[in-house]
Amino acid sequence: PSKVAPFITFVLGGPGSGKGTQCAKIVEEFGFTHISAGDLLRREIASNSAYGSVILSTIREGKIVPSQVTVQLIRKEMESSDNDKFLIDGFPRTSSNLQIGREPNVVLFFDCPEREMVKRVLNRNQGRVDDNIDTIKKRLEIFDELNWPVINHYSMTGKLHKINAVGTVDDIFEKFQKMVTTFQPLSF
Ligand code: UP5
Ligand code: MG
Repeated sequence: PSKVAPFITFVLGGPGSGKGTQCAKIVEEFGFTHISAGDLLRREIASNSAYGSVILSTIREGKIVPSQVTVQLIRKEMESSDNDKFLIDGFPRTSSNLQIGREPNVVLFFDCPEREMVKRVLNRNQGRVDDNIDTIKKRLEIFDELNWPVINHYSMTGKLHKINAVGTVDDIFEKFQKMVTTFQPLSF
């Protein structure tokens, strides 16, 4: 049986802006399924899949994995879920990602100053290969160069909702909750 078109929210923001943290709270409150593109890629590395070594070296360099690889992983994850509401975290990151991915209903953008992002990522201590000062600098450069065109695109289509990501985790979630009350009914 064909499923109803799912409600898709893209969650964007620089490295350490709090995408994953806020997604976890949205899941609790609104019953979305959280799909982190970065987590899917890290899972591929851990499972020694065919693309694992390419993905690992790309993430170490703070660069972007080929669109087809990421899109396939996200698609598989969505298809294996019974839910019809998804948070796609950390995707799309480039204009190429944008062309091959599907159209979202809503795009959230966690806007955070670089200094704060660097501080958060360096404090995380969860053994990520890209959480070191050299790779963080590269991730920030790639974000500036490749993700901004994506953010601007969604801004122009009217789908972008920007949230100031400075403050406590609860402060930021509260801003999000106030914002969703302005969204169309049934969406959140
Ligand atoms: N923290 C969170 N909120 C806080 C707050 N309000 N105040 C204080 N601290 C706060 O948060 C980061 C840290 O800050 C945590 O320790 C948290 O407790 C604390 P988190 O919620 O993890 O932030 P997030 O935005 O998710 O940061 P993350 O590092 O995951 O973002 P990235 O976008 O860099 O990482 P991602 O996993 O998405 O991608 C990693 C790499 O994969 C990319 O660099 C790229 O190489 C590759 N990739 C692709 O190639 N294609 C894709 O489509 C996706 C990824
Ligand atoms: Mg994350």
